[in-house]
Amino acid sequence: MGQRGVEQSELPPGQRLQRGWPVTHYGPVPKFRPERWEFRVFGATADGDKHCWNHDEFTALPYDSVVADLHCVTKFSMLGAEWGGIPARTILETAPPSPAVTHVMVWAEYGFSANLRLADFAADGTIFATHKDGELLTAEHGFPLRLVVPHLYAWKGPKWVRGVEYMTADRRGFWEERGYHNVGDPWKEQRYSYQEGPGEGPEL
Ligand SMILES: Nc1nc2c(c(=O)[nH]1)N[C@H]1C(S)=C(S)[C@@H](COP(=O)(O)O)O[C@H]1N2
Ligand SMILES: [Mo]
Repeated sequence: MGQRGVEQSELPPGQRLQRGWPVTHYGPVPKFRPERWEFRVFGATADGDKHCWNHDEFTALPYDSVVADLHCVTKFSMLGAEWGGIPARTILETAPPSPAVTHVMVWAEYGFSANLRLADFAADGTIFATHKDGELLTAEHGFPLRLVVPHLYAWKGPKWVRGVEYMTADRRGFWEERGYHNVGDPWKEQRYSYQEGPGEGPEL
């Protein structure tokens, strides 16, 4: 068990173990400009306001860590990484959603996005990571900030994340609009949108 109890040292069905840590993403690696960076929480917040942090403010939020695996839908998995950063739950507590919120859209540089059910975002292991295994993330792995959602496929965790939109209905993110499963549970092999059952995603 990891610090927050989410370590899974087992491979989900159809996955194989990857040694080393490959880089997988769509598009170029963005350049980090600290003076322009801000983290925004917007949409259906409890107080109706937008909440913003600059880089110093965001990284001053209480630090925690999670030992968790990363499962890429292209079938490789990396097991047992320690992710350090700010738990998603801290964001929910600091900038609470309105009671009507059911889903979130996590936004990253260049308009990349991933949608999550509120419960998946609020889960114990979900963390905005600044570090992996005690070291700052490298640019290609998401520096200065990436989301890690240990219990879902890795595309649900945007690298270079810049904010969260609270939503009162579900909407598909970048890969979810492009044929990937709306929920993305690797233990159920929810890889593609054609596998979605009733209630698992908005109409295609
Ligand atoms: N911004 C952004 N984040 C992203 C992606 C992407 O295309 N853009 N790809 C996702 C996918 S499919 C995977 S498998 C992981 C890979 O993370 P890694 O390159 O650190 O191994 O990043 C995820 N986060
Ligand atoms: Mo992936």
